[in-house]
Amino acid sequence: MKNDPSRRKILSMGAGLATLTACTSKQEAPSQVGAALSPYGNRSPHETAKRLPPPADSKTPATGGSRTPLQDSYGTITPSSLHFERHHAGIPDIDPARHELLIHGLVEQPLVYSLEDLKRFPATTRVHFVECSGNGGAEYTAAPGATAQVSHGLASCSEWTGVPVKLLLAEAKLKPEAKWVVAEGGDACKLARSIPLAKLMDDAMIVYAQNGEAIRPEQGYPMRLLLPGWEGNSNVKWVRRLHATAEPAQTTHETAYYTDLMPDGKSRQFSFELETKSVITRPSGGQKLTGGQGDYEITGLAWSGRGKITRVEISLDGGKTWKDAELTQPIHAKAFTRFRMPWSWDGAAVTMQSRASDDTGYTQVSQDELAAARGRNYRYHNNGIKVWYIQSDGSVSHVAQV
Ligand SMILES: Nc1nc2c(c(=O)[nH]1)N[C@H]1C(S)=C(S)[C@@H](COP(=O)(O)O)O[C@H]1N2
Ligand SMILES: [Mo]
Repeated sequence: MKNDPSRRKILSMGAGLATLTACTSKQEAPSQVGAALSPYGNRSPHETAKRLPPPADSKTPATGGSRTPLQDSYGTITPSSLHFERHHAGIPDIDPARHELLIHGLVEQPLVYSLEDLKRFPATTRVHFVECSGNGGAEYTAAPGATAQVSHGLASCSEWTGVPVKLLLAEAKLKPEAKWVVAEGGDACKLARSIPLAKLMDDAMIVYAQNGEAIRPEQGYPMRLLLPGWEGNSNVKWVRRLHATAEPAQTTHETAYYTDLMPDGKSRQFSFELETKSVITRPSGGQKLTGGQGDYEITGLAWSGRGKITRVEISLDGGKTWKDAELTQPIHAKAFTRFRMPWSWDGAAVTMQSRASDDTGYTQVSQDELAAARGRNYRYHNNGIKVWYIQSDGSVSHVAQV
């Protein structure tokens, strides 16, 4: 009887229903009028999901990264308040009425736009992820991220609204020699990146809104460059200047940083496009299956900087066999895609991993296969498979891949 899976399933479902009934009977209707209405909402005080900023005693509290709690996420949109942050010189306090975007260099007509000017252009609204190319940087090591927040939390997904950059460049009339545009931010480090013109004429936007309201200061208020699917660093925040040039400017952030050292000692530069990635967010590291054996849902997020996610497979036997997860519709290009798979846990220890494919035909590979192709000298652009381990007591931890 004990080993009959169908019997076990019925038992565990029964236990679930009993819990439900107990909850209902415990619930009391409030006897007093509740809290007052408010001009700007907050979440329930019972909710605790939060970003992971640098520790309170950090000597540089304004620089570094804070990570999105992906393990607590639902659906595909990251609440703006939980969008990861990566600042190199803190968040500037910018008065939108005084902020200007200058377009100059190899153009016939240098132009200056205010935020109000930008809002007169036909706007576009699209869902896209932003991901730091350092996301997953520790996954090559013997101590990969212990939670989905640590391993993959330098990625978030929002609905962005703004103006296609190609409309602004058309107004400024690029000279034929213009092949690159150097974008510069209005923060203290004036972060600057050279962007190939082709990307700007494709799907790049200057965005001023995020998830239905003005873009948050952390994300670049009052405006940022959004380069869908390209490494976070090139999505210049608080953007104030687009300088058309014939050659890349070789700025700090495209030479000293964000280049990938290859096994032959040469560095890969301008590797902008983020490759296909996925992570199981529930159950994931740090969580516990508290209900014992029985029915659960395995769910997670997949994304590709090259296009749409077409398939996510899940393996529960160390990568020997794979089963297709269901992809939640609609699927947007260069955006988080939610995958799900019902799962009946038999209570035995199990390893769990996901691998995603995109519409270019690319499929994620293991950390070992990635290292075989690229070496282990660099920490950016790691998109290898993430493996979780569930012990028989239900607790979930990470699995070192090296
Ligand atoms: N001006 C400016 N732009 C910037 C940065 C910065 O420090 N200053 N950080 C970059 C990096 S490294 C990343 S990963 C993304 C992070 O975007 P987010 O903070 O909105 O998540 O912004 C990029 N744009
Ligand atoms: Mo980044």
